Amino acid sequence: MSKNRALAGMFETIADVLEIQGEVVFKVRAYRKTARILDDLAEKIDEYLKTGKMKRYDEALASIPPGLLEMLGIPGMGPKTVAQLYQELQIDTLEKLVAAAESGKLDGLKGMGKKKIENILHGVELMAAAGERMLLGEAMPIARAIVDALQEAKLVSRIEPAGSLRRWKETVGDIDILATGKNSQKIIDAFTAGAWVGEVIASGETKASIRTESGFQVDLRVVEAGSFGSALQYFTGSKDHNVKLRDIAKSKKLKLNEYGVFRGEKSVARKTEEEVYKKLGLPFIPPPLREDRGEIEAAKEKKLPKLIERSDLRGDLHVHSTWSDGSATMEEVAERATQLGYEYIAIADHTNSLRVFGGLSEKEMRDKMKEVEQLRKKAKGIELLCGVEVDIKSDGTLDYSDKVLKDLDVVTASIHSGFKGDEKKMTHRILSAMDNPYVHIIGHPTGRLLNQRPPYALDMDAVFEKAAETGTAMEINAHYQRLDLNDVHCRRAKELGVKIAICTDAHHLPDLDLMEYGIGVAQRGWLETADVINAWPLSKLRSFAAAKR
Ligand code: DGT
Ligand code: CA
Ligand code: CA
Ligand code: ZN
Repeated sequence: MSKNRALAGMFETIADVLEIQGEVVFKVRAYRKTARILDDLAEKIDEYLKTGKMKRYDEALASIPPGLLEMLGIPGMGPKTVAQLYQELQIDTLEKLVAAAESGKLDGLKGMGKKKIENILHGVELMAAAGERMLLGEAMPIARAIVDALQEAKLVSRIEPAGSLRRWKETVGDIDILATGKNSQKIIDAFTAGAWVGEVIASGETKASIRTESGFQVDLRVVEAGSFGSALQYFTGSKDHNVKLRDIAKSKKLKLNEYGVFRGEKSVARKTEEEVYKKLGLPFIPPPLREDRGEIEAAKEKKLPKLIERSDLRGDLHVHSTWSDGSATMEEVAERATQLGYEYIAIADHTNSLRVFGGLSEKEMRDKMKEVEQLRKKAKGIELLCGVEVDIKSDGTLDYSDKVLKDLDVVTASIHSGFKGDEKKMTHRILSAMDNPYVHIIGHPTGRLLNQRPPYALDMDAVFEKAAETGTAMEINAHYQRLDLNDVHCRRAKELGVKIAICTDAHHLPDLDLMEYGIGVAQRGWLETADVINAWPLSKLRSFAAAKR
């Protein structure tokens, strides 16, 4: 007999005894009612334990639209509200709920104030975001705001983002920040009271976690100044990289953890990351390489790549202007590019098929080329190039005739529609575009949008082989929603002798600064200056383009 059954029997007996003793009716009834409920539950629990199923549960689920339970999952949404929305407005899915809220249908419902509707919409957003990793380009500004604020408050002597963000991974599970300073409690207090806090998840003496209004988790750890290096090394990860390092430490009769490198009880390195790596017999390994993808072996053999850096780039080859769907004029783009220290800039607008995005006809492109000519005379300190982002059509032909393409300085060809084609078709489209002697770069080669649209089906090795053979570069689109090619592709492309162009695809002036995310991908892909055509002087870039013709 189950415990519930036994309990039910005991309550029943109590009720009997009380009744015999003439106790007030409501007390007796309470015991009998509890006994009945326990008995009923016991049956269901027994059923579940024996069969792994519960008929009553299945019946309950089958008796309402499944969307209602999903709606119940929205923070702050209770069964009463769900029932009300269902009965009065037949809302039985999250989609219908959002549509109703946005079209004002919820206004005026009993108990549905403006604030409550806002909370519901925000809750749905949080639900959608849960389980999704946040984009690096969204996380980075938050991390920087926190770091800056704690620095400005003069509470920290050192503060650094760690984790996947420091490794420039394209998406991050959470933001990890490491700090050190005189008063750790004050640092924790400032962190948990900052403008970035939506909700404090946990707060201790040396560690705190918060969630931002937008649903991002941020972990802050305060460590001893003396072991900042080993803590930074540990919390930068990746886990796989660290596991390998600990093996190396063991083989040297050392111990490695977040507090330092130890020989017995004695710490032999902890202040800087460089020291930590050195004690393990290794040169410093840059964070973007720390994924256990061969970097430790390469470090041992002194064969680490000399990674390309932001300051190595001499220009951006994919920037839109008011000639198509950009918001800045060519003159403004050129000015900003000069401020960024570039030697050249290619303004690449859309073509015919992308009429909705201001795509230019061949005739209009000729007019644009004339304007570039004029601006060239005025522009000081920067070489203005006339580019194009020519659309690759469904059959793999290009949106412009060779007659126009051959007169442009930089031609980037990209796919903007028909993403659902099979691998054979999509690969054929890209390969055909590369066969054109005037195409220098394939733009956003896989078409993915992080957390929104998967890459289209491509035989990447076939693409890279063709790129190497024809002397066509592949773009790393630096926009943080794309990061296309990705790190793994870059590494493979390099192996196959393919050159890369790192470009922002900027549609607004501030987007020109997104270059750092493209550099992050390039570094994670082990790229060096020699691999990246826009890190080359213009003369070399021009010969690369000319070689194809
Ligand atoms: P994420 O947040 O999923 O994008 O990835 P990470 O790499 O930032 O991972 P996270 O936030 O769980 O931890 C940050 C770093 O701390 C991680 O890269 C390595 C280190 N770490 C955390 N937990 C462990 C662990 O259990 N073992 C080892 N070896 N390292 C750990
Ligand atoms: Ca993390
Ligand atoms: Ca973390
Ligand atoms: Zn594009």
